[in-house]
Amino acid sequence: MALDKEVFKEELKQRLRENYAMELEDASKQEIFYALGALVKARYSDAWRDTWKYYVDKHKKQVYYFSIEFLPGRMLKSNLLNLGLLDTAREALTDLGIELDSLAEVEKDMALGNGGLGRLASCFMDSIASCGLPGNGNGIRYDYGLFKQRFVDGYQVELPDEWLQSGNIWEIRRESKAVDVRVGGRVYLAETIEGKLKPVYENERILRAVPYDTGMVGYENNVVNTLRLWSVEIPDSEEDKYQSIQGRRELEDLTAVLYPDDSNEHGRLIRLTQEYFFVSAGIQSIIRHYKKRVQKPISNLSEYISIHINDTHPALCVPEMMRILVDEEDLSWEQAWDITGKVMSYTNHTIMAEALEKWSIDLMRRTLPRMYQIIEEIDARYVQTMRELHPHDLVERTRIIRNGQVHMAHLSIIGSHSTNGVAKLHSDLLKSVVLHDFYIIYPDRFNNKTNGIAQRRWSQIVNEPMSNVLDETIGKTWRKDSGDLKLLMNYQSDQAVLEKLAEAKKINKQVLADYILETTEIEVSADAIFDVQIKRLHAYKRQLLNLLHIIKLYQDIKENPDLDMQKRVFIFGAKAAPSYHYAKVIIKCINEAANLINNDSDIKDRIKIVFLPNYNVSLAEKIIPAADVSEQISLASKEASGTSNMKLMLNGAITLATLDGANVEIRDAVGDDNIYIFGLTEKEVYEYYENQEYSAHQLYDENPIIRRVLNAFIDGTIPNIVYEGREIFDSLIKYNDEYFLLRDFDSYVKAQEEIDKAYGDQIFWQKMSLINIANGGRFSSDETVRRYAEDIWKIEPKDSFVTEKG
Ligand code: TH1
Repeated sequence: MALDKEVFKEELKQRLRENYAMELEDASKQEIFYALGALVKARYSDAWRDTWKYYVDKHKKQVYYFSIEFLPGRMLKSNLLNLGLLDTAREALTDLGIELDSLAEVEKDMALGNGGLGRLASCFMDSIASCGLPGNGNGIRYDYGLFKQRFVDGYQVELPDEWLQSGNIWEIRRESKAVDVRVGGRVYLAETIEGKLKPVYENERILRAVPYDTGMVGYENNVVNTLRLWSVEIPDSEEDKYQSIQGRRELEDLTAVLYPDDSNEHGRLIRLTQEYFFVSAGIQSIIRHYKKRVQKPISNLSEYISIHINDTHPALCVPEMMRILVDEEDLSWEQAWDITGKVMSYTNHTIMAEALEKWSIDLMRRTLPRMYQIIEEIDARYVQTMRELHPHDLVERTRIIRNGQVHMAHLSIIGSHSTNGVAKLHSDLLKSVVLHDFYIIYPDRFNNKTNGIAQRRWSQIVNEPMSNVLDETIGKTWRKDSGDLKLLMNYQSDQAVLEKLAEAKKINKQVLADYILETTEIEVSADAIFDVQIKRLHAYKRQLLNLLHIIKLYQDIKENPDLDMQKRVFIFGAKAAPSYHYAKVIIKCINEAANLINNDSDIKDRIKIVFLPNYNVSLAEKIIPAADVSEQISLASKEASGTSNMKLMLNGAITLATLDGANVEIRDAVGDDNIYIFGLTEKEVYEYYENQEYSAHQLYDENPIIRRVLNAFIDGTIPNIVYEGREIFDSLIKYNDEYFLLRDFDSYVKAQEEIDKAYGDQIFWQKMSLINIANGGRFSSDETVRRYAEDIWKIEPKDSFVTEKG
């Protein structure tokens, strides 16, 4: 039922009275936000219950998406939109003298993820619900999300993210659904009276896992799925074991903080325990629900349940399912193995060696003894089966336990029926190089699922000016079906439409310019090109290449003060993992270059560098609508997919990219004329690896421009980076430039010069921009999850249905 504006106002006031015994006039923004949140939650609570009941009553197969990270950001506007209440809420609040957008800013970002991987999981949650697919998330409710970033003297400083400080309106604690998780101690096998071998636990610790559920509201379809996040507590039975404060702390630390490493892995004990904790809790609750509600024989499990392993962090799903089926449900190993393989599927998100999870046998055995026993058995049986089919060394290379370590990717592939990459190029690399051995053994298990983004959030919610122009031009159907953005192609030569889109972009740029002034005191012009690189700071993502080009421009202007060029604002947003020294060095250098260039009067505002601190989902929502240029400049083969590339194109930014990850598919979508491609291809990179002929030193010696740029890091040109500048210099020259920055430098510069020229012709530029928007619909995560649902999970959408209320 649509909610009338007047009713909305009354309900809001009512909530304020109930929750705070307060009238609107006296309420703070915080209080109004919570009242509004309560109102919204009440609007979907019936649909939430009904959705759940429907899945149970109709015996619907459900997928459970296991991920150690979820990164939803703020949920107010997204929930309002999906409930069809966004306009009503905005108007009602305006009547009451409140601006929805400023109220929405009260909500703390839910930042239980590092970057692309966690954000993807949240885009999927939105799309799974919006497509009416029966699916739920399973993860960890960290007390502290990803650290907050500040700059002090140009250095990154990390502060805790106390996101739960004033409560979380969206979650429901479900104590009655708590389960126990056992870790540590010793396990041996003893014979039962029936002659079966059963594990006996000794000195283990019992952790209580308490779930907090959040409704995942589908877009205008009355579907509300569940994101279940687990928090650790001390069980009553164990209270006396945890007398000391230190003992309690240690236990409670388990779900205290998110590990802040993106695409990197440190092999720490608490991390392994975290992984087992949410996997075991999740699978136990799935099985409990299956037995109590679905009430089918355990041998039919795979007809009703699918479990997705999002990267290897939840790989213990495989042995944990085996444990429950064999130890607790008394199935034979063979039967349990057959079911487990059918239930599980796995996504690989990276080929970076340092991100591949391996745990030492010793650590695994001490922390999770029963898991280790089961993994050993899986490994032994794998070898036994494969020995008869494949050469000895191939089998050895693909074993789970190898050289004293447990290989989590191997476990995930062997224990599941599907392994997918996240973009065409990445999936091809998995088959041909990274997981080639497994491709020989299980050719049918490999497939591609190109990533996607929650289109409604990344267009209509974040970019109203553009959305309005789209409505006027192609009607409103694109809001539900982003494929309809294609209709915009009919207007690529329509000057009036191009101008309107340009005006919308200008409005967004001014909003961002105001924000930049407010937060950094740097003044930028909305007439300049807004050139954006937003992503985690990583050597392979090559923020440094961006900086090298900026330094070149700076030196060009210093040499030729009248140099004619488009004004450009280089905008960065990036957090470095706290232990990632080199990434932090790059941050310092960008900040010091910014100081130098922004304050040099010779530059006359032709270049500005803005490094916005604390890049997160909410900041992305401000930057992306205002971007003109999207920097996607990772070394080819290293970025599995990327997803900010999709968000930026959808908002009309022109992509400047290497042929890496999903950039390749973006190029295919918009055509060569509407994207700027540069640099080595993935093939050429691999050729260099083979022939070992790359010499960065030689490029430095032979190329005077490169020499001048690099010298700026060590000759005092960029101030205050005595040590950092040397480190950068050495990483490129002494250690031979691992990510081929200098090799790609010339071609990057050339592409940048073309962009400079193109922007001068505004009609030409706007046409490219329009073509990018028109083709952005292809990267909807709705489409992506439909492919997962059909090819991998084998789940079906719910026919739309009507709840009592709606
Ligand atoms: C990212 C990939 O780097 C990125 O290319 C991709 O678009 C994204 O996942 C979604 O598929 C990854 N993030 C992580 C984080 C951790 C470990 C591995 C990866 S890969 C902690």
